[in-house]
Amino acid sequence: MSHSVDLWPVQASAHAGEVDLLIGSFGALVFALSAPVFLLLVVFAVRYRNGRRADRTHKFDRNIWLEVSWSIIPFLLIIGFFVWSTFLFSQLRRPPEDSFVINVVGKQWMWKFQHPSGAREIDELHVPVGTSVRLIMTSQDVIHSLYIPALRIKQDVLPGRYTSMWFEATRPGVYPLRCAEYCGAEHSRMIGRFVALSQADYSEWLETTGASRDLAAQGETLFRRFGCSGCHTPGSSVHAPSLAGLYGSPVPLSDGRVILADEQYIHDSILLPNRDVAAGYRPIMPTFANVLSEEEVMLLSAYIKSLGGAER
Ligand code: HEC
Ligand SMILES: [Cu+2]
Repeated sequence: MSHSVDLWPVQASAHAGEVDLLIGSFGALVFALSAPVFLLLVVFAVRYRNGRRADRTHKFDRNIWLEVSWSIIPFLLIIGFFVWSTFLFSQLRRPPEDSFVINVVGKQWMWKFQHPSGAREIDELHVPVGTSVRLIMTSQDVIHSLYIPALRIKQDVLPGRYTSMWFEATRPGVYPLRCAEYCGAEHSRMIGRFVALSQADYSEWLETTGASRDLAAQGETLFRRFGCSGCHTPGSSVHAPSLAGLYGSPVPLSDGRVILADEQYIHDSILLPNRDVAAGYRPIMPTFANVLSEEEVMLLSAYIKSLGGAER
């Protein structure tokens, strides 16, 4: 990886091109609006400087349409940019339904990635080009921020909360990946490589990682090891909800609210079980905070999702 500073990083996704066009056009607009001001400033400073014999009578000469236009036109231009950038931003908020999901955990001072096939890597993210990839991210400790300049995307990674972003890489290559939030002494070393591979190379790479069990299977092992199965297996003597079909479905809570069982809900059910208690059950589930790492919670969550869920 080159450690040179790229003033204008390469574009490795379609989104990158759109962001650059927006930034470039906005820069041009700002230049076009401010250049005349500075130019006239200089012209007037020279023409009306002290001692210069210039005509300083101030004739009353008002052109209302000129005045209105120089307010209205820039206003409309700025609103145009507002609409354009909001559109780009909302595109970035809505990943395509069939996105390929990669889990991310930020930790002082490294990035950990989990691929659906079970492959895991640290400070390197390998993805196939031409596939929309959604990152579901959280932090094990403080606030980090995952930044991949070549894709023009950046998102804070927060402890206790899932945030996400998505992209579709278009150009195979190796690009920098960084933490963009000051997160302690070694923050500046929290860097890595983003590797976009062709579909074939990605499959080949997966082979070499030697992951034989997918995330759900790894989660199932944890589900037994940490005793979840003792309560949650149908037929257990403990009265606990079945987790089959949970993901994506509405869950009535004991306080009358109904909540959607998304990734965050499953995460919180495991780490903060007494906060949202499912209706009809007693709050007997022990908390697994400080027992399970965020990566393990993601594995358990993958297992719970594999048990089926509502169509979303
Ligand atoms: C002592 C029994 C017990 C153990 C052990 C246990 N749970 Fe639970 N769990 C429950 C009960 C009872 C509820 C329903 C009450 C509540 O929401 O807290 C529940 C709720 C849940 C929910 C929310 C389900 C829903 O329908 O809203 C999830 C997800 C969950 N548990 C996952 C786990 C995982 C993962 C583990 C292991 C790390 C685990 N549980 C360990 C008893 C248990
Ligand atoms: Cu960081």
